[in-house]
Amino acid sequence: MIDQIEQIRRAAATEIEAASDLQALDITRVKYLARKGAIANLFDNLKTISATDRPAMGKALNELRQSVQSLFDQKKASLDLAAMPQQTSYDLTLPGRMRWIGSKHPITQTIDEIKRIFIGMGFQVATGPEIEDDYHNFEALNFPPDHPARDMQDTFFITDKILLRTHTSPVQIRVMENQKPPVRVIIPGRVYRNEAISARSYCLFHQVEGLYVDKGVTFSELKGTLLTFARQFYGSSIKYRFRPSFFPFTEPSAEMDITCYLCSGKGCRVCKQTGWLEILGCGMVHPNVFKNVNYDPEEVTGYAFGMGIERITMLRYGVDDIRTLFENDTRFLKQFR
Ligand code: 2U9
Repeated sequence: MIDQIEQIRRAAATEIEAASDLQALDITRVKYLARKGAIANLFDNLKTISATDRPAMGKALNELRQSVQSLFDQKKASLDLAAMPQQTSYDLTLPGRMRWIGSKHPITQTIDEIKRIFIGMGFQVATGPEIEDDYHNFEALNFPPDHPARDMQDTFFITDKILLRTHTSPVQIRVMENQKPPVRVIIPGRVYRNEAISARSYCLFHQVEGLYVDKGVTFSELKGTLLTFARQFYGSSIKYRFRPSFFPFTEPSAEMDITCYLCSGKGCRVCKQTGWLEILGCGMVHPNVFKNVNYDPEEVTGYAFGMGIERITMLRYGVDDIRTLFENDTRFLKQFR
């Protein structure tokens, strides 16, 4: 019987190895491993063997069955793999897929750059609520009760006294309410105004405002700080001028112009042939504002400034319609990567 076992082992190994497809392999299964196959046959013959030899023969037969089964399984796995449809195999020579790279919105890029410059001059960044009360948005900032900005035409009111902030200035009020001088902060954020929507104006936009309060802060320091900012942001060769202006919350007040960096001051469509671009408003904090936050205007002085981010961004990137900055059309946005 040992001879028979060896013979079957060799024959089965040769035939399984030679099977060129699954059909041919199945023939070997039927021949050797099936219920009426050659190995099962040998198991039947065990009955004819003496009781002393039977355990050893049984063991040898079990080993035979296991080894043939294992050869069969390996061959089947390799034929299955070869029979798999083409598209599930991998072409390792193909180039990798490009990753989609996102980008910061141009408004965020402008705000980040402004923040970087003022942080470099010792300012801290503060934020506050976009839904405000009338007191922090108007009254504390010295707006007279009949000021046109308080009109429904200009401000989005939620209730009589609650509104969407029209500037980030209420945040400075909140900072001063909670902190003693010195205060040196910039406030970037969204503001809302009830304006007719056009290529030039939108119902929401962004501002960065700044405030510095301490003993002995002067208008010259305001000019020096804003000039340092403008030279870093717009380039060191710009010329500048301050024009007198008016805001309820600053006295004196001014607007800062720089030479148009598109035409170097010669006059073009962007600067409306003036050679100048208005970039921000500023002034010394009004004494009434200090009184409202319990600062003593005899003891401290301060300067403040504010700039509209959409305008700056449009000038910087040559965007001619403010609405494109709010549509989130990726064809527009991916130009700013
Ligand atoms: C406090 C005191 C004073 C903030 C200031 C301006 C001048 C200004 C405009 C620029 C373009 C608004 O976005 S814009 O339309 N802002 O001209 N803002 S001074 O003055 C403050 C703020 C807070 C407590």
